[in-house]
Amino acid sequence: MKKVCIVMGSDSDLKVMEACVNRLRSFEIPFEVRIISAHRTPAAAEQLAKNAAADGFGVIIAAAGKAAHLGGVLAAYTTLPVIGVPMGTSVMGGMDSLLSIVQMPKGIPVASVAIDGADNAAILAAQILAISDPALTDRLAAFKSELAAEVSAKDEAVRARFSD
Ligand code: RP5
Repeated sequence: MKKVCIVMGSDSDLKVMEACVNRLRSFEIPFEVRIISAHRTPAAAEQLAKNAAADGFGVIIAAAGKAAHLGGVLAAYTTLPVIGVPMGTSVMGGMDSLLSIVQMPKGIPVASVAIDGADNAAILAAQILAISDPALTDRLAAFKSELAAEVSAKDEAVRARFSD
């Protein structure tokens, strides 16, 4: 199976991104985690993205905050899909990160999940890899069934408690 490359701009992003790691593990998807900054270590970002496909990655997840250019820089150097995770920030609540990620110029798209949406980034990466992996498709289908069962149980509980 192709691997997922999780790249984050700083170790301060790690706490949020642990949810991404945990979700990939739950789907038995191999991954690597890197800290590479579009601004502080741009040469490393270029090198990672240029080699990512040959290194066995199928998707790149790029978590960054503030002027969050990491996903865009990685996308510039690879044809692999790049999923951006905008980090919540103290000054602008993560809107700065979100807009930096989604407002890419035409030709170089970066997909984006919600602010601090690390879990969804893993699920989206899984869905991309599942296109060519029937066993992973089955695991995703089971996951969605679990989600539905959880909501149904909550629905039943709330109806039992409040309906006259
Ligand atoms: C971004 O700047 C990082 O992704 C992080 O979200 C933010 C702050 O980084 P630190 O100053 O905490 O290293 O590049």
